[in-house]
Parts: sequence; C-alpha cells; structure tokens
Amino acid sequence: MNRSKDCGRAYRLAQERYAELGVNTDQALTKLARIPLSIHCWQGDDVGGFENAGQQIGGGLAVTGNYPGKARTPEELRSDFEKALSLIPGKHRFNLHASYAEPAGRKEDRDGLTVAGFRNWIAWARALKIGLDFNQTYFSHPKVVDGFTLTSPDKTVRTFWIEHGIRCREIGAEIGRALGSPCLTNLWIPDGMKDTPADRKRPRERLLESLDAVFKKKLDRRYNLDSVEPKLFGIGAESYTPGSHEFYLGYAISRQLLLTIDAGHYHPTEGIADKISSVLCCLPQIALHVSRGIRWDSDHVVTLTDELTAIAQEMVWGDYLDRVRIGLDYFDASINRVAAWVIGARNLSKALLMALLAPIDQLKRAEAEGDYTSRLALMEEAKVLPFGPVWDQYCETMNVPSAHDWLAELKTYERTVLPKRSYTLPHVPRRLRAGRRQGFVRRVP
Ligand code: RNT
Ligand code: ZN
Repeated sequence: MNRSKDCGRAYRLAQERYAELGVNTDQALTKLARIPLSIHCWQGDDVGGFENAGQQIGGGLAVTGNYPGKARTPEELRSDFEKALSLIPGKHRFNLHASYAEPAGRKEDRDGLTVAGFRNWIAWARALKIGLDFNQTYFSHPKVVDGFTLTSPDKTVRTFWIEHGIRCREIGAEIGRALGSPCLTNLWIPDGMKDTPADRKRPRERLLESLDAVFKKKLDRRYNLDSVEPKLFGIGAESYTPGSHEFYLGYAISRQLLLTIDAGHYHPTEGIADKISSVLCCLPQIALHVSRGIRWDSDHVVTLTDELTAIAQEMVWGDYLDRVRIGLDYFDASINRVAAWVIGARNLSKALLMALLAPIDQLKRAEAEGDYTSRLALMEEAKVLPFGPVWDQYCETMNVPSAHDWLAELKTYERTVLPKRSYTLPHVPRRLRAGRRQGFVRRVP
C-alpha cells in the first residue's frame, strides 16, 4: 500500500466535505503548525532528575510502572526526546525542571543553582531550534520539611525555598535570552496537610509573603514569564492545600503573573475547559498543564477524551491561542516512556486540529440568531466529518509518520537503543537478575 498516495486522495475528498460547511482544511493545517506544545521532560525518567539517582519523588506525586529502558542520564533523556520529536508533527518546546541541572563544576544545592547547570540543555535546544520552559523544583529534597516549603513555619526553610524560587526565575530569564524565546517559569509547591488543619490562615499568609519575596525582582518579560500553579490536594495533603485555586487566582491577578491550570488539579469531575475564558477576562495570559486524572491527580497519558476536545475548542474558538502557553503534564512508567510522550502530544495536536476544523463561523452565527437547533445539529454532524485524512495529511506535510506508522519506528528504537541501558542496581533482587542479562530490569511479577 502506498500510504502517501492514499493519503493525498483521502485528503482531497475530506477537503471537499469540510468545504461544504465553509471550513478550509489547508488553513486549519497552517494554523496548527504554528501552535507550540511545551512537552515535559519528566515523562522521560519518571520525574527522577539528575541530582541523586534513586531519590523518591515525593510531594504527593507518584509514578507507577517499571517499563524497561528509562533514561538514566541527560544524554539519554535528550536522545529519547529527539526520537519523540521525530514522531510528533509540529514545532514544540521542552519543559525542564530545576532538578534536571547538570552542574559543570561543584554541585550546587537548589538555593545556589545558576544557569551554568543548564548550559548543555540550552546548547542542545539551540541546535534543535526549540524553546525551553522551566520549573522550580519544590519536591524530592530533604529541605521539604514535614511536607512544607514556602509555607513552612520555619523561617530557614522558607528562606532556602525563596532563594530557590528566585534562582530559577533568573535561570528562566537566561534561558529565554539565550534562545530568543520567552521561557515560562512555573512555580508549584506540594505543601499541604493530611488532616484537618486548625489554622488555615497562617500557612496561606506565609505563602503570600514568600511568593512576594520570590517575585520581588522584576525580570524582562521578553525573556522570562512567571506562572503559578494551584492544586486541590495531593497524596498526604488530602485535607488542605494552602496554594489552592482561589489563592493563586487572586495572587496571579493581583501580581499580573500567569496562572497555570492543570487538568488534574480540581475535583475529579471538574473540567478545566470552562475556566479558560473566565480567567482570561482578568489575566492577559495563562498556561495549561494538559493532563488526565483518573479518580485523582494521577497524571495518566493524555488521550483523546471529551475533556481534551473541550479544552482545545475553548482555546481555538475563543481565539486565545496567543494567550495560552500550552503544556503537557503526565508521567507513566507502565508503557514505553517515549511512546507516552508521542501519544499524549499527538492527541493534544489532534484535539486542536478538530477544533480548528469545526464550522465555528456557522455555529456562532446560529447561536447569535438564537437558532440553537442548528447549533446543536451542526455541532453533532461535525463530529463525524472525515478528520482522519486531514490529520494524516498534516503528519505527511510535517514529515512525521502518519496514522499508526510511528509505532513501528518507536519499536525499532525500543529494540535497538533501550536494551543497551542495563542498570547497575545493587538492590535488584536475585530473582530479577535474569532480566539484566538481556539488558532490562524486568517488572516485578
Ligand atoms: C504537580 C503539578 C506539577 C508537576 C510537575 C512535575 O501536581 O502538576 O506540575 O506535575 O511539576
Ligand atoms: Zn501540573
């Protein structure tokens, strides 16, 4: 079968069908190619980072699975991401955490980090012609005392983490300047309480004070954009999170920062699509962490759900694409980690394309005329227009495999590259050693 030839024919037929509803598919593809996704580094190594191999992530975050071939070094992570990028259509960004520093000389603690630890990342990004985004890392560290960082009652703990926050913003600005593209520096803290607090006020007041210290220095917005990310609860912080949605919404608006809306950070049945046009009435820009929570903030790989299509529709139909920094946030170690990147990023792009292909002018016209019958009828008919051929055409024109063809390439990578990553893990039980001979540490049965 000649996929390319087939693709072209199917695309032309699809094009006609969309044109009947006044939708120009070529224009939709051009627009889609201009939407960068900020793809998170932490899917590649189970949020491990490179400070101390083997440290638990903590902060209420949990990675499940032990799929072979995890990236163990920055070089491996970069090579895995390059593989992923070759299978994801479009031009995207890479989103780093502070814990992925590679200090050139003496290792600095988090309150002493400088851009020196990110020189390799910057050089790599420059060579790939991609932008970088950044995150403070307020977890996986001994100074997270009793689960507290910026809200800690202990001033020395707060001071340490305030300094970390400042350092990361400066690093963000250096990254943005070096790459000629503003770096989004996103701050999220895991602070919270397992059980009902007696005092909900003081930790929030301390958070406010700490954040004001972190954000005191004004940085050039051409290089660094600050964002804050609220959350409902985490494991071990089920009863109280000082950095809640209301807290950060007020904070972001009053300080004119971006607000990062994570799809997993609200009540399990609460969608985030409807929040976009609400908060953008009061904020110039926001960021999104597109994730998929199942029953809790479980960070499953993003799939093409109704929630995802609703998020994409809001961004496209509301004409907000240049005001939203779109990022992904999930981590799954039960499947091939590179495939997880590809699946989530392709799905988000598909959702955006679906939104771009909707007969939105007609829908809005029907709504304005009060013709809700036509609005509903058209919306439903649009769902079964021939989307697949348009998506395939996009992949072809962006020089990445269309349909499921990317999977064969991924499997080749899995067979040829990942098995070389044998682990020297002293704690591998004897019964699992056989796996090592084949280059893998096998999953515990
Ligand atoms: C945690 C937040 C945060 C993290 C990353 C690793 O609940 O979603 O964005 O996933 O910082
Ligand atoms: Zn997030």
